[in-house]
Amino acid sequence: MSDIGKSLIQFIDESQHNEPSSTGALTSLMTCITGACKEIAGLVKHSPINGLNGIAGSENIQGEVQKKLDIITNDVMVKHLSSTEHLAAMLSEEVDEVINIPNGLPKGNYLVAFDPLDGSSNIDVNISVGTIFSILRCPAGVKEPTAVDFMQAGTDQVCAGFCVYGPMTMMVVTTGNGVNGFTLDSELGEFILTHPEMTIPEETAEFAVNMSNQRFWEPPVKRYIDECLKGADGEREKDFNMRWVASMVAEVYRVLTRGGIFLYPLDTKPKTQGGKLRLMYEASPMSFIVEQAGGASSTGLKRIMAIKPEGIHQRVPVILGSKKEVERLVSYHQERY
Ligand code: AHM
Ligand code: MG
Repeated sequence: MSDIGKSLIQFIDESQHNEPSSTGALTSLMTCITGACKEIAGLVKHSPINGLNGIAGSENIQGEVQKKLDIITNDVMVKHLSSTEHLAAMLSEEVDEVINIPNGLPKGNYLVAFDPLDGSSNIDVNISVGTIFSILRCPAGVKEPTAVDFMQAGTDQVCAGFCVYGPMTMMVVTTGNGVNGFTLDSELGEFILTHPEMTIPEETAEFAVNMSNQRFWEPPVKRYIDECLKGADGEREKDFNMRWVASMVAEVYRVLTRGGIFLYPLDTKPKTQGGKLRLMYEASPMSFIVEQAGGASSTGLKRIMAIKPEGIHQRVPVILGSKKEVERLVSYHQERY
């Protein structure tokens, strides 16, 4: 029987029934995350009415100006996730240190890393933004998790997902057994399975990159994009289309639905050296989803899922999407380095 129409929580809960060691932790964590995302969807939707647009007047650990909604949505994630007994600690793009569970509340066996409002530079111009999350196991015996306990490779993720607040509010989730997409039914207050078993087409003719950084890229990326731009007149012998939303959540959602390649490559601009996107709560969860949907994800030199983090806010170059395109760009890196 088709699972279409099931709620996300019912879907996760049923998938756990087949796991003999299941403790209900994933269902509980996902109840918190979907609860937070529903609240964030409402905050985003009504933000100008409630005076929530604009900057907060502070900077995060990466030296980025924080928007009011960056801070508020971070608090919403922390509030919802603090209500489960299955969580040991949290990590957020907006907070320098690991966020511990407030004293007196029970501690569980899982860690959650998140970007509460990805693409927040788009919020005031009414373009899609989103929330990204990654669920990890807390190492055995650790009672007070610290940064080092979060520094696990992407392959160790138990679950990853993201929610896009766009014309539709959509949640995309993987637990390592394919990728499923759910649409928020705001009347029911539930995410409903509408996009089962999402798969990324292998070949594509669409790329997404911030072209204003072109002069700062490395030669393999310059070569790949130059070939795309030459289109039918060049070695690719087909015309390419380009998109750049500047919200990774929206770009990955597009790649999942109609294919394509998304790049935030290494560049030599001082502020983004080492890549712009953060490994633990952007690149790693998105790579898990993309690989589970049949796509590929790499820095150009390394599979992102295999990187063992060296810092909780570490940045990495990101090249992800349709497998053949990612492999082509990886081969250009191999030829060069
Ligand atoms: P953020 O988490 O501070 O919003 O930054 C991440 C975002 C991504 O969603 C997007 O791909 C990228 O930054 C856009 O960067 P740029 O403004 O350089 O195009
Ligand atoms: Mg982000």
